[in-house]
Amino acid sequence: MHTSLRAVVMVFFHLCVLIPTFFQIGMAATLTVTVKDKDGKLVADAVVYLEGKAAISKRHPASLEIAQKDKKFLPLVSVAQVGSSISFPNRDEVQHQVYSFSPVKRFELKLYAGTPSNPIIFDKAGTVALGCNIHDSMLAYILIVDTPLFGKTDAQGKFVFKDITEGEYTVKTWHFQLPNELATKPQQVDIKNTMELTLALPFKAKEWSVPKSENPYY
Ligand SMILES: [Cu+2]
Repeated sequence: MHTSLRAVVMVFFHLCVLIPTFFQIGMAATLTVTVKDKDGKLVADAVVYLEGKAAISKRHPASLEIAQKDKKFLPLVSVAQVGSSISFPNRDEVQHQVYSFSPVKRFELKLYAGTPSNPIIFDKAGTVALGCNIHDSMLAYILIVDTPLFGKTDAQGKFVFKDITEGEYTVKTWHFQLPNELATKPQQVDIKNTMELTLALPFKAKEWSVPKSENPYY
């Protein structure tokens, strides 16, 4: 074989064999997280998020919605990345006045029906508690995180991170009923292939039911 042709063949061989091998080093991993309370009860609506070098490089602020229906916020718990915007459509016949006094984002939407024209942008990480000035029983919680890798546990206390880059991450968790002073310690985890992690939060999870409004006229 001609020397230069052989060189071309060798380069082609390397491209075909070595490049896929190289990319397999950064293969996608799956992490299933189960959150329990101190009595071993499965905890729904816990936020789980991963911080680490692989997570920081991707920023995807999103547009979310927290609706008001039957004098409740839906969903009760939201999680979003720094820079995300949230709109607050009112799907009730009555008017609402949504506010937050949380230092991460203070705002108040004047009494309204329908969807206020400007969504609120959340530009700092932290927790936000929402209320309504008209209906005291209306409560909702938002956690703003500085990572694109986050989720909320389902009724079985589970959330699955799919297709994440293998590597070292800090696993953090948060629940709206968990007092700040009991906040769980972040866990360092070297995530590879398919892994499972169970986190026990040091509190007793309570069933969450929103009290009904006494007055049917507003
Ligand atoms: Cu209201």
